[in-house]
Amino acid sequence: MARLTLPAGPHRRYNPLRRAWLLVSPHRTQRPWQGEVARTETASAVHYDPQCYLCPGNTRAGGQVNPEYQDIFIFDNDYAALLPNASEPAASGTAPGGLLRAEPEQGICRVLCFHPDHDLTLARMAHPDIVKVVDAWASQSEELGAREEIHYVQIFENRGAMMGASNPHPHCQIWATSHVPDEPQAESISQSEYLSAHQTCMLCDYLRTEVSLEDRVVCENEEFAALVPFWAVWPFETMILSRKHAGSLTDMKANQRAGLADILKRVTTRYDNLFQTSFPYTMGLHPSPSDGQPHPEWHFHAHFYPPLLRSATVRKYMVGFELLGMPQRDITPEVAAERLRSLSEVHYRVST
Ligand code: H2U
Ligand code: ZN
Repeated sequence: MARLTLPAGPHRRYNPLRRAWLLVSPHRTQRPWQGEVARTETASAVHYDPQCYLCPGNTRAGGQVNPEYQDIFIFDNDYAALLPNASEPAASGTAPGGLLRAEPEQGICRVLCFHPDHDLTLARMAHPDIVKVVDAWASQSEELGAREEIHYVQIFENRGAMMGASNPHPHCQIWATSHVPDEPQAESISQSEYLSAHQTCMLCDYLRTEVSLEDRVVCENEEFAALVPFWAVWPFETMILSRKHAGSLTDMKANQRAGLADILKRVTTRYDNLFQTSFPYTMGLHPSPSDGQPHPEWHFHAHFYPPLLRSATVRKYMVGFELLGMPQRDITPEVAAERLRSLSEVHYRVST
């Protein structure tokens, strides 16, 4: 495939998955920084925290006691953002022009603890233990997605205080909703239209392009590839794509799930090694909607959105022009990928 010649100066890049543009300003990384310097997170090394509401045997907010779990542990969120039964009807009356719209949303919110050890993270968990997490994601997606009232199962991990995680204990959240949320809805529409226009899958084509060009690929195994998308907004944003076309984890065989566990460990280890810190991020899976419709267009993938820019303490802010105009980045996705690619896959806390 012919190399793409990218402008060295300010330019726009298109995100076909979200149908959005991104401003790239590669010349801007040298500007002085006198803003906030965030605190470096110190390694906790506490394997059991009596104050942690996720550690085995501890009592949660609602008074329930966690079991002495040995691997994963799943419970209904005690502060669920959505409730299983839609109790009220849609907003009544009509506003001029249909400007004021409200409708009920029902859903199920759960918390999934990855491991009983309070100090672990995906990066430092053993591969077989991450496979158990991936298998739990698959069975949760299957169980919740099979419910008639559930149209999307969103699994995500907020990692680190910088991303608003309430607790360092390794865990993720599951929000299953009666509507397909905006992000997967937009991705579904663009993938559908691409499939209709080209008779091929958008992300199969995209992955093939990136793997042949190599510039933005971070690491690969037989089943998955991790890359900094051409249109990445966050400095070290990555996307994990399954090599085989599959809509969701429930369509994947054991070797594919093991491949996902492997690539998650490798990507998060590289992240931690970048600034020798427990790298904060929001990570989320994007499976096909479970709305009872066929989704041949949908290609399973995961997004990592990490905020750090230049060190363990200097983060990127989405403010100003980003909020009012469009997202903008300084270091190019190619430079970010090169930096992540050059890092070891042995975790710095293991190697020292
Ligand atoms: P975050 O770290 O991503 O905020 O996830 C933790 C979730 O745990 C959060 O959604 C829930 C919060 O509502 N939680 C409980 O369900 N029970 C508790 O005792 C405390 C926190
Ligand atoms: Zn804990």
